[in-house]
Amino acid sequence: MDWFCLRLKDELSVLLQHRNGEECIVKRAWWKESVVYQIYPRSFCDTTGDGIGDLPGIVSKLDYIKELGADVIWLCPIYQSPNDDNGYDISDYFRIMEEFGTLVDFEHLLAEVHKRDMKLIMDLVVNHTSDEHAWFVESKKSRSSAYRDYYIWRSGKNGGPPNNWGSFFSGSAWEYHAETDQYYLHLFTKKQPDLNWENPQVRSDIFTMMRWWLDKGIDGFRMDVINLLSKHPDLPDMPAEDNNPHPLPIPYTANGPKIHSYLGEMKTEVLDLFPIMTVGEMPAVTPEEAVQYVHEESGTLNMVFHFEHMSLDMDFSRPGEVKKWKLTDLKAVLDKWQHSLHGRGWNSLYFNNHDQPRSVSRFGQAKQYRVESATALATILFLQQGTPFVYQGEELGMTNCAFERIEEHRDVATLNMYQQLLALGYAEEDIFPAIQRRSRDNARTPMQWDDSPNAGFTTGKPWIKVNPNYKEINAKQAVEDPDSVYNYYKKLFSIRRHNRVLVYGDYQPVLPDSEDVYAYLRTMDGEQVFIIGSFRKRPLEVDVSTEVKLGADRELLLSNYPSSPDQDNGIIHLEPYETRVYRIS
Ligand code: TEU
Repeated sequence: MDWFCLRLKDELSVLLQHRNGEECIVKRAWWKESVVYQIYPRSFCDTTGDGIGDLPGIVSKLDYIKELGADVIWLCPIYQSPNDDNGYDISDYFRIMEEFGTLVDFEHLLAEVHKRDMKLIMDLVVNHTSDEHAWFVESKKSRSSAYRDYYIWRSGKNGGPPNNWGSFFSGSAWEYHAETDQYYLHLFTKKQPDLNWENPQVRSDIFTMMRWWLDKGIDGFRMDVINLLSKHPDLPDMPAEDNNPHPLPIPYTANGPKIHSYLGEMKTEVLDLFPIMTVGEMPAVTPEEAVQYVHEESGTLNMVFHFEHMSLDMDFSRPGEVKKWKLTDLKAVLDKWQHSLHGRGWNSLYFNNHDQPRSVSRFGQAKQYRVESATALATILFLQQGTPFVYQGEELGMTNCAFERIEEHRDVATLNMYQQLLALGYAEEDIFPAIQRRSRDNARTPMQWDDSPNAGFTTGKPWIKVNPNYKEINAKQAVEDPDSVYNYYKKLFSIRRHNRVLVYGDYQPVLPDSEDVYAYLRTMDGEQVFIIGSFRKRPLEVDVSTEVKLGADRELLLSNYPSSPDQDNGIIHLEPYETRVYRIS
């Protein structure tokens, strides 16, 4: 290869070496090198005093997001919606939800994002619409409606629904419609009927809508439950489950027979026409299946959101329950994804989003070691291979909220689960602690901007409870405090930006069997970085000498404790939840 080709290769791609010695070339891409900041607009910043966040509120905080080091903003749905599931039930894909603003506000937001050299991706919710969408309103009018086939209608069986499928949000996945004496499928709430992707007209209408937004200049999509689009054509019953009349039909809905054909069509009709970023949210996907979606050469999407690490603390034998998780289990899952996708397809990295309890309460120590554990978690996650996704408030170390009564909850999944558990005979005092730990509302309390009333989120009455800890945990305090979670995140993203090895390098676990520390090496082109984080509340001595060559010329790139003396012999002393990042060659 001549000099020019080598330079070009360096600009456009990186050469990776697998542990087995094989080499592969991975293309560089802006979306691989970016950090994404996720906004849940309803809870971000309210400028009108109606207690609900809005688009001008987001504009007012763009400098804050830019300053953190984010390159891309992902907006949760802002389309017109009756808000049964806070915007994930869309009644008009071409209009903005009134509480959030207007299309003009949106165009202004997009321009302001671009002006700051950032990008904006939208949520794409096309597994289902709202039951108030014009297509569904027409569809339910009669069996012969031109839109009947836009949704999945079936006649009942033995006086009940067409099969025993359950909804993700409790109860049957079928709703009876008396006027036409048929049932429609809804994998989520009954106000979220599933679209029938078998129908070419549905696909064509969705692709037109996607092009319409991309023509406006948006930079990509986060695709909601995108691997659920293709249902098994026979809609077979699920095997019966004890204590659960409505099993989740994962085997008959996730990664279904036509999914790659639908996404292939979407790629040709839409995605290939624009230089964009796509991330597919995919429940129940294995790494091998994921590679088919996001393969460097043949994949249709850029990266995948999987849920495997989000299930570690869930006890599926007892609805809504949480279980103790082990650090080795978390490592086993994340290591598996790192290895399976390395050189083949791209990962996304997240511990938080609008559907998950706050990670510092879940995997860290939100009370005694909040700042330490929040920064350790971020370090061990975001320096892996993949694109980091930060969810609003995570950069402040926001915690789960102490909801005290079911009346304080707003999330439809939480409220449905509560009712379902009551109906199954569980006692209220047993249900509530589980709900407190698991509810999606934990992530949806208003962003904590400062210590003024309602955390500076609104001058009105917030649509959902504000976490009472906002006087201590808020953006104003965090921006000013050099030792805050926010200022640590800034440094973390800055070292990622300046060290290509942290984006593209090989990932190699260190001490994989330790229940005390999460540690690994990233390696590329003779460069090596060592990352270690303690998950213990007591000080530790960790011996990494056999796996890591911590020579005298090592450089401490980052740490969450003021000064961290250690010895040259590879024994590292770690304070509770201490984390360090070393360049070792
Ligand atoms: O979530 C998909 C999904 O699988 C979740 O329902 C998940 O099982 C649950 O939230 C875990 O607590 C997406 C959106 O992110 C979510 O907000 C929507 O409610 C859902 O799709 C339906 O659109």
